[in-house]
Amino acid sequence: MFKKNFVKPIIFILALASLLVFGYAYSNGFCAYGNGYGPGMMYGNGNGSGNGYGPGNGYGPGMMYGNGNGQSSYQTIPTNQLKSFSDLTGNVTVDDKNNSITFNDQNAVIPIIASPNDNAMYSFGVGNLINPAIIVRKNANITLKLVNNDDDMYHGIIITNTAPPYPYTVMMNISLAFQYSAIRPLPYEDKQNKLLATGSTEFSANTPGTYYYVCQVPGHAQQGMYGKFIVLDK
Ligand SMILES: [Cu+2]
Repeated sequence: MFKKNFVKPIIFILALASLLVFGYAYSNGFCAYGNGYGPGMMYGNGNGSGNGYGPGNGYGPGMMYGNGNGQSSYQTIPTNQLKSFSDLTGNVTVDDKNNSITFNDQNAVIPIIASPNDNAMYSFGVGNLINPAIIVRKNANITLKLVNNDDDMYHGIIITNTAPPYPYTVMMNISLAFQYSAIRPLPYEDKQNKLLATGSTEFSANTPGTYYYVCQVPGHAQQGMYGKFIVLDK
């Protein structure tokens, strides 16, 4: 009760701020806990419509914008820096045949392109692969970076325990795999200024297993915007 009451005004302010800044009040949330309504459930298109609230009591920073680190805005890069942003670095093994990429480093930087090209609008690109299985070491410190290369759709990313298939409203039906393992949906390309929106988050891949990275924008995971995220047991 206390937390619910405490959070609601914050949510309202955040929603207003989102509307002002982005024209788009969006918080991807995780409904693994309790009931009531909270920030994790707000979604709209800047016109006050949208599904508003649902299950999930909305406490904890992870409920606000999905990545839990207080990120409420995004960065941009010039569109012509897409390649340098998304180049793989460090000790990385690309397996084209199995469509998988293994990040062998203890400190792994994973750059992901949402909507890497026109033939893969509802996809993630990593290296030259589409929706590859991303494999990391147990307890690796992960820096997940996302850039939205689409020219007319928002995209974000969540790493979840929940396996496909995903329903339209994916954010109401999946749980977060690791603390901070999400990046809120990023705006599409600013064509006039030739800018792409980027976001990043850091988390520890501390529990071995098979997880999934999915786009939390309604309908996108349903259309195939997801891939496996595997944490090895050593
Ligand atoms: Cu998407």
